[in-house]
Amino acid sequence: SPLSAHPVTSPEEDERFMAEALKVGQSGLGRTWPNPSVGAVVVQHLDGRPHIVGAAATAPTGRPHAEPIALAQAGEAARGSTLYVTLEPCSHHGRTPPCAGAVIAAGVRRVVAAIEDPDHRVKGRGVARLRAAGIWVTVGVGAEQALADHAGHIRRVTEGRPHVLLKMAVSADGKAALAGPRPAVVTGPEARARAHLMRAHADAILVGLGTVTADDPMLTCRLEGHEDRSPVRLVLDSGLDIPLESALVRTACDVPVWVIAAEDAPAERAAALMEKGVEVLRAPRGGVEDRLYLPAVLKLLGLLGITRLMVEGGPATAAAFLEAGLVDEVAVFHSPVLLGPDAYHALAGRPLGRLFAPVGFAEVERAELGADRLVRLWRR
Ligand code: AOF
Ligand code: ZN
Repeated sequence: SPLSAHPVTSPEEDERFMAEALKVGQSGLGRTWPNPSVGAVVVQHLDGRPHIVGAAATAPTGRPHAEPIALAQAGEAARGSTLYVTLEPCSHHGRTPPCAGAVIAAGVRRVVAAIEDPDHRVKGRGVARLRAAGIWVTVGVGAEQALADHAGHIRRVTEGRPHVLLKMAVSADGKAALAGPRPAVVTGPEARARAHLMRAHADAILVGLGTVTADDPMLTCRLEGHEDRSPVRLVLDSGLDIPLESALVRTACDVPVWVIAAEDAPAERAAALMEKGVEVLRAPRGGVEDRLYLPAVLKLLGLLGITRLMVEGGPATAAAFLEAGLVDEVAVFHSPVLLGPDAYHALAGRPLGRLFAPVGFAEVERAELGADRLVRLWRR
């Protein structure tokens, strides 16, 4: 009977294998843009017990998608299996043939998907196609984590802009630790490792010109084992004043640097930067004090395929994103170190608590990392 051929799985088993799929999917964060990093796990019952016979994330640059890779690993064992996938399998002919078709062709018996894909080309059609082929489909297992992991993809396909994570390191006296070696690295090695993992999981990392001139940061991921995971490095520089001898410009051929300038910034400067391998993008002004208009900047990044943006400073840039209501997630590393009166205030003079509270940020994580504490908040 169908029941003996396909043992009924328990809710606990579904949770366990979806957790596995989510973990696999998370490993690809930051390297699959413009696509989401999906995790897929193929489970086959052998001797009445479930075994993972295939597991994959979306490939770097976004294709192949996760499902065909995991199904190919499983080979013949995919027949009659259960597929756990963190996003609804696609139904459209895009850069790759639709995954729903591959799932059907492989003879998968049941599909457990964490969430529906809000991409207008999919939006329930993947699930409908699987069901029409007689596959049992469950949607919603692990949905909360999947919504967080796919926040970049969801924000981009529904609003045209990336998910924005604001990262700050704050000293005990409320001062900002800049991204590079000066004026002082306030957080310890555990906090720095976590911050570098955040960089690895970002598609792009953004700073204002002030941080470049004050700090000359590299903005690369220097976490052991993740050195190849550096995000695109972005600088908000309305007048194209970034020094040609800055660390960013000097390394533009190794890790991409995109400088976002106003439409009226001098063309000769743009040419000089492009000669060094820097990509020069143009955005309209219209922000506070006629600075770059941040909603337009984010729209531009969305068009270019960026789904996960990490904003790393400095104080004025952090304040501008918060005041524009464009921050979705905040990671504050609190250090016990005192930086003293000469250091920059973390939010250019604005109190931390007053900026977060009214917009309705909810704490999602609090962790002790060596002598430092990480507090992560998510916009409700
Ligand atoms: C899946 N599995 O692993 C991913 C999916 O341009 P394409 O053809 O690569 O399609 C991109 C869209 O496919 C993307 O916007 C999202 O809706 C979906 N991503 N789907 O079934 C995957 N990465
Ligand atoms: Zn697909």
